[in-house]
Amino acid sequence: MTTSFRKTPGWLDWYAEPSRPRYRLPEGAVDAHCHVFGPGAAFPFAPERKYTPCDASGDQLFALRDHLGFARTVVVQATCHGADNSAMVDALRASGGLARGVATVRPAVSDAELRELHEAGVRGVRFNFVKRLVDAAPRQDLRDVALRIAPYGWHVVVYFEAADLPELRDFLLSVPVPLVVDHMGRPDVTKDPDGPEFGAFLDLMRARPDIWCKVTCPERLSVSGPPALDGERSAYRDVVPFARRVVEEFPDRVLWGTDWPHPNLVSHMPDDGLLVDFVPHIAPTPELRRKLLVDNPTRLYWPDAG
Ligand code: 0GY
Repeated sequence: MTTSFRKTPGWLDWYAEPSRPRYRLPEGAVDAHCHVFGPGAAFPFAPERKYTPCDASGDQLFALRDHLGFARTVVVQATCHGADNSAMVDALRASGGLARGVATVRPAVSDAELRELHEAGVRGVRFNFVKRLVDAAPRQDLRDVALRIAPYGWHVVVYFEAADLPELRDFLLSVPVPLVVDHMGRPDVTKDPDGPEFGAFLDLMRARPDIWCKVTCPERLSVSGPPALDGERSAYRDVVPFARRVVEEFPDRVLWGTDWPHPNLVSHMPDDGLLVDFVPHIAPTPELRRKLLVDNPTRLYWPDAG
């Protein structure tokens, strides 16, 4: 029996025919933040999910990787799959070592399960604090999970919104493994990049040398919007000063990814080719781009590679 799922009303499907980026990615570039959704008939969405997406399979993700010119991908468990990592793990196994994963696990996870996830390519877990995506997990559960994964050399990916950082800061700094912050902690880009709110995020980055940042999701953070239809490819301008700031101050601790298939976008669905063309605006030199796209993600996810 197969299960069919009805998408959340208004759900925007991923862009079926992305353009080829004009910016040519360096050899060995890693898409360090993307997801797979189902397919729901093979990997049912979790009962506790807050949205039901369209299908977006591992094969479709890898076709996009090749089209854009990435060498490798990091597949982040999406909340619509809860703590059932099987769709993500299936994609990792199908990738022939070209994909690593970030899982969601509960404190009751067994050592055998953790070993199996590691063997499949998982190198981190995600703690999600975005209230529209998940019900809050007790901090003690998160601490327990962090202690359980530490022996595997994994890190914790954290997703939160800027307004929640003051309350989260002490907890984040107490996590006993490296941290990777999604989407720059979701700054409000109508505010001043030199102001106190983004300053609090930069201070978090300064507080520990093992905190990394994904300078991702201009399409999610931007208020000024996507590229115009007249061929203007350098859009999302309002996000540039924030991302560039992080890249220039922490060049060895930044990562970039497409966020395909772009869950929960309501304003527009980006052309992934145009998203890649955004990278030179936030990492203006070849050296910064090599660190962002190749050296940093390879060090974090494929430390044994060349
Ligand atoms: C993202 C952002 C979102 C969703 C998820 O796991 C998820 O459901 O990550 C979002 O809705 O902002 O990184 O993909």
